Amino acid sequence: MPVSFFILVVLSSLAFTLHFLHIKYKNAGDFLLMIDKSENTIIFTEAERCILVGIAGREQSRWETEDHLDELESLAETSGAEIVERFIQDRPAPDPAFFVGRGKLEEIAQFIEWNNIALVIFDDDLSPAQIKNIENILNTKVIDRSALILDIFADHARTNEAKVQVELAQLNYLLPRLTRQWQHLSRQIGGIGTKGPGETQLETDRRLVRTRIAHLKTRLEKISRQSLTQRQQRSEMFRAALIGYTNAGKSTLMNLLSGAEVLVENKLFATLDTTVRKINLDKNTEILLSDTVGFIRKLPHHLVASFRTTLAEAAEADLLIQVSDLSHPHFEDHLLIVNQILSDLKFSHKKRLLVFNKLDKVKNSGLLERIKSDYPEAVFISASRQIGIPALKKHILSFMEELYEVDQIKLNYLHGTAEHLFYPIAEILERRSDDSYLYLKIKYAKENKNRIMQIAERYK
Ligand SMILES: Nc1nc2c(ncn2[C@@H]2O[C@H](COP(=O)(O)OP(=O)(O)OP(=O)(O)O)[C@@H](O)[C@H]2O)c(=O)[nH]1
Ligand SMILES: [Mg+2]
Repeated sequence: MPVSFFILVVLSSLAFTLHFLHIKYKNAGDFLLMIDKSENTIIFTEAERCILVGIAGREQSRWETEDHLDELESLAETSGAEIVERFIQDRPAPDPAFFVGRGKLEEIAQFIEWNNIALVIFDDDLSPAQIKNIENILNTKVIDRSALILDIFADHARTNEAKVQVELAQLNYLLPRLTRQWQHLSRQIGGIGTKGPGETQLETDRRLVRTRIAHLKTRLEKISRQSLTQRQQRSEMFRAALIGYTNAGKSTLMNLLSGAEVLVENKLFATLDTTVRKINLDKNTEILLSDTVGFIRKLPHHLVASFRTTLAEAAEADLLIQVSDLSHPHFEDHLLIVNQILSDLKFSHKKRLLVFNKLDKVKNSGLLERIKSDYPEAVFISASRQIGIPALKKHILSFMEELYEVDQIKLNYLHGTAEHLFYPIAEILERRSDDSYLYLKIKYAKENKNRIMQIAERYK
């Protein structure tokens, strides 16, 4: 047997073993085996073993808490954690010091000790004092849903804009939580001159964070001025924005309609940046469509505030296309949450088209009939199977027709030419003239009607 063949066999069996190990450990969830090709080294990275905690009580039934923990589990998995167990306590209200009862916490502490748990995630926001108290008893890292979402956003941020927005939200979240445990901060960031005379360490840390926040805000203002200029350059076109709960299929629809290549993943918060593309609704009608960050229950308000630059495209859109995952057992909850966030963002007054996606996944025809009669104005589609797309385009076209008017205008040449006055506010569809008159067929947004009529009257 030639030596080279022997080496080949050894190498391929080694590759197979490594591959097998990878699958095995991935499934076991103990740790991931990663082979860094560039360095030819093998790195073992432990997936953090974690537990989830929620409460059920007067405000929230047990099954609602279970649903919220299901979603928290998807978030934790997106962030690379391995969920080992969940704990739910029935109690009328959270405990002010420990969120759950002292006894429950002792039970959790016992579980942590026996099961090698590295992280505990609470479904509700914890106060800085609660985090400190709980960490003291559990002796492990404790975070809440907001911190987890911020972590995912930080991980998925690709562009400068998204990175600045996430860091700003993270620091705003951190500021009230700065306690003595953050004493290392000034040593890391600062140096000579960062510590004022007589200041405590904590005050110095807070000052450093505030300075960084101010710096990020200035950068964000600059970015948002740049994107405003970009938006103004294309402001004459009709603009629609895809919005909705995370994982509803917004990017899939965007890609289908525009041929864009926005990342589509069965992951929460796959998209953080805004993409804008031209799409054709029919032979003569081209509009701008944008795809952007998704929403979720208990979205940290710092995050909503920071993401205003990214959401500006939706803020200025003529139409919001709200995509909802029809196959999700709680899609109606999602509709409510999206409504709430839109109202927080002051988007409630905007025209909205409700689109139910993933029609292909709904097998229960009775349920589908019920939803169709509950939401007669909605459009039902499947973005991945390309079902219902012509009907969706027709709906968008009819929204445009509602916003615009077409009129015949007759201008007298006696007063000189006035046609140019229409250019900034109307589209000239047809133009014809005789010795005394210019006849125009124009299309304009209804909000410009008064101005159009004024010009027509003055030059008639
Ligand atoms: N069965 C089915 N799956 C779909 C459909 N549309 C999208 N998906 C899947 O749903 C998952 C999420 O799709 P995305 O397009 O990334 O969803 P998104 O709303 O952009 O999500 P975020 O960017 O995370 O807010 C992906 O796995 C898609 O393949 C559909 O019509 N039917
Ligand atoms: Mg997306």
